[in-house]
Amino acid sequence: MKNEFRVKLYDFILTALFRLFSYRNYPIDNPTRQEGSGMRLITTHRSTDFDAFASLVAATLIYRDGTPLLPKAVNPNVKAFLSIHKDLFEMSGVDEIDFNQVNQLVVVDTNRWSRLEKMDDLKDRPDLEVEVWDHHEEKTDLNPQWICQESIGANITLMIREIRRRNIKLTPMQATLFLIGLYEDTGNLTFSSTTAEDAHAAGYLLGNNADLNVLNTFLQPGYGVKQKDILFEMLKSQPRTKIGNFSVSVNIAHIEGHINNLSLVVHMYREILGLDAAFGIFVHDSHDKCIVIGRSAVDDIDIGTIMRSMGGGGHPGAGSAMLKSVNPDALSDWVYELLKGNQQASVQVSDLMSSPVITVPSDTPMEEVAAILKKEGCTGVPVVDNGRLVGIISRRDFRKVKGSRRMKSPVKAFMSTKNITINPENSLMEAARLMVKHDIGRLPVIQNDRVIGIISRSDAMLYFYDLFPHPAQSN
Ligand SMILES: [Mn+2]
Repeated sequence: MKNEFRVKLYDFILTALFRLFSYRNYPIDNPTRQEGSGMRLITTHRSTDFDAFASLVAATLIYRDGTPLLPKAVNPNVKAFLSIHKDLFEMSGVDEIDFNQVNQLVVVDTNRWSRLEKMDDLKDRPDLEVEVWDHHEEKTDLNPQWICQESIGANITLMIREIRRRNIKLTPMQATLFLIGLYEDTGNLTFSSTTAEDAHAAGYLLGNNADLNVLNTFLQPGYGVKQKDILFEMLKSQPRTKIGNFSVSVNIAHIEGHINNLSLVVHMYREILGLDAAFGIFVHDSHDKCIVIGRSAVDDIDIGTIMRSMGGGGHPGAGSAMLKSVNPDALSDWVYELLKGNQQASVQVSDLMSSPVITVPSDTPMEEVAAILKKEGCTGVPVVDNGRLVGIISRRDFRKVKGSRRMKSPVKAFMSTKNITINPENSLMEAARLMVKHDIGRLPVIQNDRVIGIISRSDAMLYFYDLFPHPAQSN
């Protein structure tokens, strides 16, 4: 007993000493660091995946004075994530950086010059201080002053260690992004490179409200033999109906035991048959239960609404419900009934837009626009002359204003005149698609040639996170 206590005590002291030792190694505690001179740039590898992007965002929390530089070449699923979350994770592009100013470089999730984008300017600078956070094993050629390099499942795990040590609070969106990175690099904690610390970090992020629905939207789930067998079984019979203008299919399949990623099976079934919406009713005979999974590619069929009617949940494009002791054929009929009755239920732009909308005339000086943005706490406003939309001005456009004298120039010199707009009766998916396609943060809502509201990326995001009251839930 006494011995056990002694072992524990030693363990405690050793851990404490080790921690103390590691603290001293953290560059940010280094007192010799000069404040206020030069610029600290944070970047990561090209073909940026979620682990790299998450690490970049995490680094901005650790190095508050750092400027994050996101490579132009990012993976498609990261791009999709960014299109919805852009306002929350503001990144600089390579054209916005004055490389002459940079004297400190922080590199995350890689340790090779060849994997960085457009860093040739910095490569041979003798006075450059480099710090590296990386989980790859190869030897670095960045010649860093400080490096945290460990073989661990995901690089974000290393950064979470430091975030926890500093007691930095995470928002649900940050926790979600970090968990996506962690899961992507560890194959949902199944790759052999995964460590206990990766799993602990995942638990920590879930404890900080990481949203698994959002995560599933952006992660590429696995497709294996079991999933393939079910898909092939479903493809043997292809019940197909027209409801309104839409082709839909509700397919009943019997399964045994627990099978992951059935939603992916339904997704592929819909894609292969070119359906507007597809439903799989998966019957667990041994458990006397059915799982209904739906996928829709059109705005007018809102899967979330249909699933909520059946006691489940979801988003406009995807959702599921689990029902006990039901006849699968009756369930299939019910889905068809819901499909017929629910086509108008999807959320419209008018449900979520901000209104009335603040606008400015095109001859408004930029300094006045800046004051309005600050006062109203918005990131952009439409520019309107005689009731007609002529452009849109956003905070980002202020980067084009060089010198304080130009703040007296009219807004029309800096506004964007792309004028992509949307109608109030359009769906939110349509709005999100337009914002992604044109890389814009807000859409003026137009009715009878007048601006009647504005819908922003953050409005769309609230909706995708299910934080907004859903009209269909009230009945
Ligand atoms: Mn990685």
